[in-house]
Amino acid sequence: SHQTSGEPSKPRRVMVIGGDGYCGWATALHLSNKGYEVAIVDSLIRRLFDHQLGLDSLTPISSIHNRLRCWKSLTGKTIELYIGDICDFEFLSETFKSFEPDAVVHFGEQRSAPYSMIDRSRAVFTQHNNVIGTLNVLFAIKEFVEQCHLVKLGTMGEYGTPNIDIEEGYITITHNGRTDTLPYPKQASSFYHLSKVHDSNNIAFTCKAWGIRATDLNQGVVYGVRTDETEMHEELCNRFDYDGVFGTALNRFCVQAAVGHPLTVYGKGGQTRGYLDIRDTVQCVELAIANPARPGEFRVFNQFTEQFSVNELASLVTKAGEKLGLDVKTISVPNPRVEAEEHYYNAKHTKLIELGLKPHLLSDSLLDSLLNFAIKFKDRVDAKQIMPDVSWRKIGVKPKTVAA
Ligand code: NAD
Ligand code: USQ
Repeated sequence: SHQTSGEPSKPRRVMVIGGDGYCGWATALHLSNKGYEVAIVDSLIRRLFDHQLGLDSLTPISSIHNRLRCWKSLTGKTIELYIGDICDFEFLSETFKSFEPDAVVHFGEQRSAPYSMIDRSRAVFTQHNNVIGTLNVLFAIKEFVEQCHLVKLGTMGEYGTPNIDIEEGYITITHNGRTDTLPYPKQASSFYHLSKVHDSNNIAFTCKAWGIRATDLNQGVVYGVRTDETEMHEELCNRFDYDGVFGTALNRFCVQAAVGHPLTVYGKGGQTRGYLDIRDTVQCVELAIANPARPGEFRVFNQFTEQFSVNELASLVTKAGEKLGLDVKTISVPNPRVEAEEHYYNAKHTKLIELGLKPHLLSDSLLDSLLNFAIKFKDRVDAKQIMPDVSWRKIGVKPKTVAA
């Protein structure tokens, strides 16, 4: 029924790689709810990292099998499941031949910067897992479904913090009297963020060489947890990371406020990034799928809705906490990372808005509900996991909370 050449009809079949993770789970349910045929591909390695490092999601999460059974019984919709590692090309080939996707959304990577900076073996794992996994996806598209649109999760961190405005993927430069539009310079600052740069280069090359159609979503830091679909039943609840390895800035601050831990601002706190609500992650991915890149096009969107410095986030959480009667303190933690702590930051993010994104901006009511969410689960918090323990400068010196 779906075509193998020429302009495909409206995309219907979407493979969600990494569909058991934070962004992927929310997205898989959202697309299934919107009428797409969805298959999740995941090695479940993220659950293994948590076991190995002694970490756990703030929220209890059901097994992927129970999650999908619950979804089926609530909605009647089936999400297919392929458990395996996309670095295993034989496995990946079978999933492509069996599912025949019109679009592949690729979330399936090791995504923590601190994890990639623990030691040599985690640095190598991260780049191998991410770069080879993405290469395999590109080869699978070329060999089995060449019209399939790749929607790849990249990161705003690919650009670093240059002292000029950040454009969406490309910049037009005039040099010695000649002008060209070139890939925007990349200055990533962890082995994880660098893996995304390597991915982007490989994808751009295969778009040119083989005519792959691809969208690189340079996503900012995601916050929040509830989406329309995960809210439908407690067995569909998403994961929520708050620890020093996988937890991200605003989500961590909400959990810290809930348990009376001072907010952990690293260094001077002027680090500014793009942020977005997880409800906008799922919306952006849906928009990218519904409006595919052309064959051979390497399209880049900056996927975030607002910029904040770490200090601004801390002060927003402090104010929201006070309204709920929490006494929220902030401490300055010696920065475990090597990054600019006071810098210019102004990144474009218009392309997804042009496609119809209706952003959920960070509001008092969202902060309120995130804080209440964290309070609801606060007995599950392991305070030992909160302080950061992985140093960029001392990579390989075993952190206290991380077993070998
Ligand atoms: P996550 O760790 O919650 O989920 C990633 C999923 O991918 C996990 O379920 C894991 O088991 C799976 N996976 C990893 N390697 C795999 C492999 N080789 N084969 C099959 N499955 C594999 O991460 P997340 O927060 O949902 O992030 C998803 C994607 O979005 C990542 O690419 C990440 O870089 C990107 N991203 C996340 C954020 C954020 O704030 N969470 C921000 C920007 C970009
Ligand atoms: N930070 C603090 N205190 C904390 C946690 C973080 O000050 O307790 C600071 C960090 O030093 C950094 C900023 O907040 O300057 C963001 O850190 P983060 O851990 O929230 O996010 P990051 O490491 O950049 O990684 C996350 C996701 C990653 C994604 C990235 C998007 O884990 O997968 O690629 O956000 S971006 O930041 O745009 O590159």
